Amino acid sequence: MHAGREWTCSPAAMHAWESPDYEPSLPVSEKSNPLTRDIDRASASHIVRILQATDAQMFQEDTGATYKRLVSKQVVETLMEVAEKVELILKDPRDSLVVLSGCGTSGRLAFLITSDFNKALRELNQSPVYRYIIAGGDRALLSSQEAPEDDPELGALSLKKVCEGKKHVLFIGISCGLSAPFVAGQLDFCMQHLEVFTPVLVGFNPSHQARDDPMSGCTFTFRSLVQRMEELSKSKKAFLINPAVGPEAVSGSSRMKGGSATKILLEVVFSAAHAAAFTNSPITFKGIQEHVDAYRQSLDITYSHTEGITPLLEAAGQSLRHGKRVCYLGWGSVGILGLIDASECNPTFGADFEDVRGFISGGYGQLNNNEGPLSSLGPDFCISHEDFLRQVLPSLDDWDTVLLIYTHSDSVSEVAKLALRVRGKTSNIHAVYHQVDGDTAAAVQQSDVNKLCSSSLKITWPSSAPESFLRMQWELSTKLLLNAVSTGAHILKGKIYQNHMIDVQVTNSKLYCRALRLLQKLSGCTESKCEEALLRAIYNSDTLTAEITSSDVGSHTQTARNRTEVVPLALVCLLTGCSLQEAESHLRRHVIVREAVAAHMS
Ligand code: F1P
Repeated sequence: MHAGREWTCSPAAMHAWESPDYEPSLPVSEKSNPLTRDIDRASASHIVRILQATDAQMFQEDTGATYKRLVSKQVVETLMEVAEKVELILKDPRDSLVVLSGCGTSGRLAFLITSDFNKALRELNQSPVYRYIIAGGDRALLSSQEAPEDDPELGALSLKKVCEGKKHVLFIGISCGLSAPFVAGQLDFCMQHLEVFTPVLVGFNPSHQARDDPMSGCTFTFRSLVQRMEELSKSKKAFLINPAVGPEAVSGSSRMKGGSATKILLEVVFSAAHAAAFTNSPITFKGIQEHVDAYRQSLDITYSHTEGITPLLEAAGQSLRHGKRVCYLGWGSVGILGLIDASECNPTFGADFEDVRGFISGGYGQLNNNEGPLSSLGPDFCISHEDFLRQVLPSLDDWDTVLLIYTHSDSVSEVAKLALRVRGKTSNIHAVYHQVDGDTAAAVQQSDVNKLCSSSLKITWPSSAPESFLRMQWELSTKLLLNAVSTGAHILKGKIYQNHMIDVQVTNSKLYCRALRLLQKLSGCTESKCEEALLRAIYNSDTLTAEITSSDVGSHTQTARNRTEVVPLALVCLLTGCSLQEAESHLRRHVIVREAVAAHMS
């Protein structure tokens, strides 16, 4: 543990990942971040500080060296051009749409952003022009549906369906790694129908680092598609928004900075378009640049509360270490961030759906998703506070952590009522509350909540910001905070080795490739030996049949869905030469994956 030792981050360390010699074979989104190399051995407060520095890399200046950044001239200019396209649609929405699409977190953020901006349009009595598509449909908003991500045809078909009969569609495909075949299929479809579609790609790698693997049923790769888009961008028929934000804190975990930067960029574009269309404020370079920069303050304000965030990580880490639960009880759109963060713990950390769960006041009524209520799909799709009271509360005790997430515009008396019921079962209850400067109205009720909580984090925002921007800041702040809590808790549980998630789910081709790379890095064995070990773990067989070795990655990932701990198993086999059964019993003895690996590495 580095607990107690002051952690500082030098400017050189912040930039180390940018060197051309640093992990040159990996795209930025998959590199391991030099700042987080020892995060697996850090204390809770130290983890928060490391995450703060890692998130701050999003706003690094453009040094003119290797990578474009959020505020680079070319990025800001493209944001302006896309905002102008959106403005045109807002001014004449007949037969037009703005469609956002992505897989996993990218699709969840597409949902959140379209909901927020359609709501803004409805408030102005305008027709809602925004639509979202998420690979795997609405169930993917709340659970891991990684397989559809690999299907380019499914992507194209779902886009076609949403846009039936439309004459102008601005399509925004989000793939943080410039890698998802589902999104590639959609962008390709747009390029075949440029008379209707204007494709925009949002991601966080330079174009030459886009994924170059073959995709099922396609003659093109993501990289060749990006090259076609670059050609079209010269005549403004397509747009690429792809600044680098630095490697993720946990390697490849694009739900973190990738997701945050997606939210920032698209909100900046749509806010500028709305202001231009409805309040006559022109879209300017300076306006866009300042708006991006304003989000840097959201980050600073959030992380100025390190001492308030630390106990949340500690509590959540304790709960997970004891096989208990972490529950987010949210209100309004910050509650949606709770649902999103909880849903990501299964694919990211191999967590059980019971480990980290999100609930929101108003349930599906508040969510207002395309497919309506999904509770009939099973207990993991029950998301209302009533569901929490019925399904979860009766079994809670002091080892479980409950986190209340709300803002001053929510009913604080309702929060206090729920807090009281929770307090009857566990004293391990915490609150995160956003308010604006000088707001005293809710103070009395807030003190009722405080009395019931073992920690309360009040984040105060400047009242000068417009209401709509405040909400977006609260959302980003909640995202950063919950990403820190769930990532930190899983680190404290011992799920991370250095800055790698070893127990990665091998449920799609991107994750399969990541797993193989990880095995090579940690075992030092050849790629073919690592793939052999991985397949043995996936198929649960010490000998590989010809049928297995001749199957494609799609079959491997399909089979891996029903297996757990395949990468740790493969790693133990590679390091020790033991059988699968021996590796299994070894892992059972070392519940903490990091320790199991460390024991063999030393
Ligand atoms: C999409 C995604 C991630 C998820 C996981 C698998 O990535 O679903 O959101 O966390 O890493 O991939 P991308 O297409 O946005 O790069």
